[in-house]
This record gives sequence, C-alpha cells and structure tokens, in this order.
Amino acid sequence: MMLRRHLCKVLCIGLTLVIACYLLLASYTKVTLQKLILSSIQKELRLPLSECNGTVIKRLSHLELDLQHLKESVELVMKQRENVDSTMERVRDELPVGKTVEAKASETRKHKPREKLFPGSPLFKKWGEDLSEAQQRKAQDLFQKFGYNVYLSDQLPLDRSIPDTRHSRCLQKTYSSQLPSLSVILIFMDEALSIIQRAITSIINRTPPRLLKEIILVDDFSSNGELKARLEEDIKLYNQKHPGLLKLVRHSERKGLAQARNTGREEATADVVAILDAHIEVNVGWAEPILARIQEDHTVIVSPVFDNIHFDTFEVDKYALAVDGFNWELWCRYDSLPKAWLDLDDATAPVQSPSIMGILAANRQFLGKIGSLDGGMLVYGGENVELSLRVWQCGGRIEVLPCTRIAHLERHHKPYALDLSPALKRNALRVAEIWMDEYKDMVYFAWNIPLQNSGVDYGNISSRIALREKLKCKSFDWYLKNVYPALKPVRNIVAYGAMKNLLEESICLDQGPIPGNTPIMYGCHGYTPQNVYYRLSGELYIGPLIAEANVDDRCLTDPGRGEKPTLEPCSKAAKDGLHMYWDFKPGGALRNRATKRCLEIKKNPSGFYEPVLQACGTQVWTIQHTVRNWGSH
Ligand SMILES: *[C@@H]1O[C@H](CO)[C@@H](O)[C@H](O)[C@H]1NC(C)=O
Ligand SMILES: [Mn+2]
Repeated sequence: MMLRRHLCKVLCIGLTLVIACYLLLASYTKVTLQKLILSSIQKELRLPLSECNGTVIKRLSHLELDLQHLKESVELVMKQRENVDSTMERVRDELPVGKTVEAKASETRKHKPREKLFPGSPLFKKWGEDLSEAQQRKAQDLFQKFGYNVYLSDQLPLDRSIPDTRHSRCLQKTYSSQLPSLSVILIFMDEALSIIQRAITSIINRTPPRLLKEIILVDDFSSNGELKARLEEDIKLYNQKHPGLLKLVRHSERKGLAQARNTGREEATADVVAILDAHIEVNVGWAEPILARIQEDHTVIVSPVFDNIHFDTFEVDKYALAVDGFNWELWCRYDSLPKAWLDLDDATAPVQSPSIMGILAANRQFLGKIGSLDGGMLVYGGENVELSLRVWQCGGRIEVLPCTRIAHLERHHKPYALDLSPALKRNALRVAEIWMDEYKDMVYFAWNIPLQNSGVDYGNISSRIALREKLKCKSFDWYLKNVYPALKPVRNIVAYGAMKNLLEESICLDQGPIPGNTPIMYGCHGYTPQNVYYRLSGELYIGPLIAEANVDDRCLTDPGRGEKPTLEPCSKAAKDGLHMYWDFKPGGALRNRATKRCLEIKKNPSGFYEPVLQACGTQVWTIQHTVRNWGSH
C-alpha cells in the first residue's frame, strides 16, 4: 500500500494513454504512428517512483517500448492506485507540508518567469523559474549526471529541518537510558557531496551523542572527483568537532550493493548497525525505537518507514505506513498492514514484515552470524529478498518500526546503470535456488525462463547452501504459510511462455488492451502481456503472473456464444461455472472441455488475425516452455 501523490498525475496520464492505446490497438494503426506517440509520452512515464518501482519503470523504458509495455506499466500504476486510495486521503490530511507548498507556489507566481532553456526537462517542471540561462544549464547538467537536483542541494542548508512525519503517539514514547550503541553505515557510489554531507549532518543532529558510536562511509568505487580529497577534508573537519566519529572505507573496484553493505558491517564496532543509503535524511527520534527493539530481541531486523524527498524540489512527502513485500519476480512492493497489527490499535507498535526494502538496522553480531548479506548478489536488486528469506527461515524476524522515519531521496533516473534487469534476473534466480525449494519454479515462471538450461549464471551457491544447513533453516513452505500468506504460489503449471498458432508464427496470444478482457493476437515481443500459463487442471492464464493472494489471475474463457473469447478473473469464473477449462498439449488443438469449441485464429476484415472460438478444425498451438514431464515430478 503506497502513498504517492504523484500517482494521481500518473493515473491521469495513464488513463489518457490507455484510451489512446485502445484506439490504436483496435484499429492496428501503423507502427510508425505508435512509435511517434510513444516517444512523446515516454518522458511522462519516467516518473520518480520509489526505488523498487522505479526499477520497473526504468526497465520498461529501456526496452523497446511499444503499446503493450505501456499498458503494462499503466496497469501496474492503476493497481497500486487502487491500494493507495483509502490511505491517501487520510495521510494527505495529516501532512503538514501541504499548506507551505501552496503558499510557496503562489509566491513564486508573482515573479516574472524567465525563459526556459529545457522546457522538456523534469527538473524544471516545478522548480527553477528564476534561474539565469547559465544557472539553468548548470542545474540541468548536474541533474543529468546525478538523477536529482544537485544544484538545489548545494544551496540548501545541511542542517535543514524536515517535517516530523511520526504519528503523534511516537512523541510520547520514552526509552531506557541504557540503550545499546549504534554504528551508522552510509553506502554510496557517485553521490553528490552535499547529499552525503546532509545525511551525515542529519545523523549527528538527530541521534543522541551517547548512543552514536560512529558513522562509517563506504565508497563503492565512485568516480566523481569531489568524493576524493574534498570528502576527506570534510571528514577531518567533522572529526575535529566529534573525535573519531567518522570513518571512510573505499573499495578499489566496484563490488555492488551487497558487498558494500558487508564492508560497512565488518568495519563497525557498535552493538547495533544501521545500514543506510547515503541519499537520506534521518528524522527526529529515529534511532531510539531501533535500539530499544533490538535490545529487547536481538534477532529482529528493522526496516524504517520511508518518506520521499522529491528529486527536484527536495520537499519531503510523508508516506503511509506499509509492510515490505515482493512478487514472484522478486521486485519489491508495499503490502497492506496485517490485521493482527491493526487490532493492537497502537500506532507505535512494531509491524511484522515479510521483507525489507534495502535499508536496515540489526544487531551487528546477529547479522554476522546469519551470514550478513550474500556477497554473491551482484550490482543491485534481490539482495533485500535474499536477506529477508534468510532472516525468517533461519530464526530471526523482520519488523517495520512506525516511529523510525527516514526521508529517502528517490532519484529521477539512475545515471550510472544502463539496464538493471540482467542483474535483477540473475539475483532472483540465485535467491530462488538457495532459499525457495520447490517454489523456486515460480521465479522462473514469472521471469519466463526455462527451468532447465536457463542460460543464466547465478554464481556459485555452495557456500550459501552450506550456511543454510549449518543454521538449520526452515523451508520456504514454512515461510509462505507463516510469514507471507499474501504471496500466492500457483500449483500445477505444466506449460508457460509465449503461445503461437502454427498458422502464423510471428504473432502471439496476448492479453489485449487494459482495461478490457478481450485477448488478441499481436506481434511477438516477449514481455509479460504475452505470458501464458497452462495448468494441468485446465485453466489457461494470459498476462503477467499475479503474486498477490487477493488478486485474481485472468483465465481464458469461452462465453458459450459468439466468436470472441474473454478473460475472466479465475476464481470468480470458477464460482460462476464459466467455461474456463481447456484441453491442450503442445502441438495440438486448444479445446474447451465444456463447449468442445477450439480457440483458433481467423483474419478479420482488415486482414489481421484474431483469436476466435469455433468448431475444431486443424489448427494447432505451441507454447514456449514445458515443465519437466508435463508436471509429473
Ligand atoms: C564453489 O565454491 C566452493 C567453495 O565455496 C568450491 O569448493 C567449489 O569448487 C566451487 N564450485 C565451482 C563449480 O566453482
Ligand atoms: Mn536508495
């Protein structure tokens, strides 16, 4: 459940796009026209979402965009929007910054706007009206390089105040005077210096000095110059004021997020480590809840609540409390609060969470004992799910602490990474192979990767398997049932991937426009709208695999009359007794068990193939992957 104000905006854009997509798809307008429209709206799509969702959007923007992918991201946003709606209103009312923002906006309107040099740049949508041309150039340049507004960051005070986004009951909490000591670890790679300085300043100003033992900076082989001598001079200055507080460790080659976090933990000496990104500002009272909870139970891994620092204005938006989850691709996502927690009626109580987003705090020794972070996770992504499964399966627990709030800068774009999806896919398979037992197939299904000879090198996992045995960890089945019942496995999938009719092999079965429930034939592109999952029980899903237990997959259905097949929510279709069970073997017909009609393809008057239901002829279908021996293990 996410709180995103800009989701409104995305939704509006989204709806417009969906309508455009629908019209275009329906009439199969020329590909060139589609591309033209897409390139103009591509910019709109690259909106700042939280890090994990940003990755999804990012991935999409890296792919050859066509209408299908557009639909997919819009669908994603809409799904999130549904979840968010209710909390959005509530939190908006609570949010104290709303008024100031409006006041500021009307103030700036009085100034005569200068000419905009970069009218298309997201940096200048809400900011920078008074800049001279030289200043605009400089700001845009820095923005391109870093993915956020370095020009503004360099001017804002390092000790600026941010809204206290805690629930009022957090302010009444008192803590023991004998709390454990804290090492804060800041990981960075090509971050702007002022961003790191502001993170350090917020930590020094908002952590009681008696608790803060050290701040350890870990540089994962940055290339920008200001992080060399200038950062070292800075550290000297800080240490003159606070002797021995700051330490700097540099990697001599790029090692990725997981290993940078490990380096920080290994350097740390306090009882508790908080391993943070460097593009954050901690909020007031952030440390005490962490230290008190870990003192109470040293096996708890803590996730803070994130707020959003806007990449352009640096204003802070409050995000709603949610737990951290993931889907079968192992992308992170926010999930709704558990009923057991809501029943407690204590807004300050720790919330049990299936996963972490990345930033964490833990007992230093306990984190080491359970294997820190998996150094075999490369670049970025998946390392958070790996740690989460290990923590839960090996005797720890994960909690979100509502009174610990950290404002996190969400980049507009990650300037250094080209395409993260190969690393994400590889890391996901690594997690699946080490931790997910018989459920690992779900990750292969979601990514549409063959179970055998996947061609993906997830590295050597023997030491992590040995660790799992040494720690006598529980099964993934236990985790699903006891920790994350909201994640839905699908049983009896025997075939998956793109589905083609041998009559015309350049087109694939496709879920069709969203919103809408009419499958189509469309040029094969390999993305999730063309994922098909066939179950031994006869259901045939079309579209991305749904991981949420309370959201239905969509089943191919014969409505019993007319030619057009439909897609219906599977469990509703089953309850209503719709004709949703099919007989199918690769290279054979696709035949409805109830109506005995076959799904075949036929040219429409404009000369394009459409899927139709008709008396079975000779048409046959193939599907990309089958599960070992048609599912019999
Ligand atoms: C994997 O790593 C272990 C040590 O952790 C080593 O003994 C083994 O030979 C490695 N396997 C391969 C295939 O490299
Ligand atoms: Mn981050």
